[in-house]
Amino acid sequence: MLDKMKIWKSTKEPDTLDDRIRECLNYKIPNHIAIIMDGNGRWANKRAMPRIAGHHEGMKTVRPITRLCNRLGVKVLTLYAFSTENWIRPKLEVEYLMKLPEEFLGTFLPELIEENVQVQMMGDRSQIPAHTLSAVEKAVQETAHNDGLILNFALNYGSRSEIITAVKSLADEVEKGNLSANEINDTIFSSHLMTGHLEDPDLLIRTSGEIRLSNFMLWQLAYAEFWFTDVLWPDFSDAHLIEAIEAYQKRSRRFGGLQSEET
Ligand code: V0D
Repeated sequence: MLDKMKIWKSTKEPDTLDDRIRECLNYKIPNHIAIIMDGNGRWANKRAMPRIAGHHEGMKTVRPITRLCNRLGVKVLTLYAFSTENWIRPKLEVEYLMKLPEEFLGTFLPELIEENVQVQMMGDRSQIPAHTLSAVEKAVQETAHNDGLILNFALNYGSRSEIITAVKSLADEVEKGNLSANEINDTIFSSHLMTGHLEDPDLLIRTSGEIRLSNFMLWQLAYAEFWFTDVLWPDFSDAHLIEAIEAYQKRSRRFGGLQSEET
């Protein structure tokens, strides 16, 4: 009877989260995962709590997701923390949000350093409050030599403005005679974006049921797999990330032509 149980178990899908993580590691892990961390305000509303309580809870979710990505061997995790469109939110909410990087890093930076994580930031630095920017820059400097997971925060980031900036800098190079307009191609264009040093995301995750990009990495997501879930970001757990990666691994990726990626 016990033997039968064992045989039955071994032929079933892996069941515990740890089993699923190990199973996942037999297939292609996305090199770069990008996440739109949506639903923090809604999480708070549902509990009759202020929106900032949802943002705080959402901040706490970043930690286990970063840890799991590192364990899986993901190379880059890009998190959309604050968009260029978020400034129109109530002043107090924006002020609270701008304190979250300091709180997050004050709590977790020692662990991130311990785990060999490299913190990076992309976005327009010019409008970010000095106290926020200096906390982020300090973390960037202190982890610059780490060669584990790159934890890339999109902060005051907007994709169209990133693209316009790239176009202007290319036009500048052409004007100076360093480049001919004719030479411009995908590779050269990509190198002028804020992600010039990173590979494009393989997997985009957006939580909280919205099915849109909201001006996030429009160029870089050209070939990514998209995973949308109704789960609110503060509720997003390791099991949800594994579910997204399992779905990614099941899809055959075709780059719009004959060239296909192996699993
Ligand atoms: C609020 C859910 C971590 C999204 C996550 C300034 C909305 C929690 C950071 C963070 C935010 C940013 C940079 C850094 C370290 C941590 C963060 C903001 C919002 C906006 F170097 N969470 N987080 N930044 N939220």
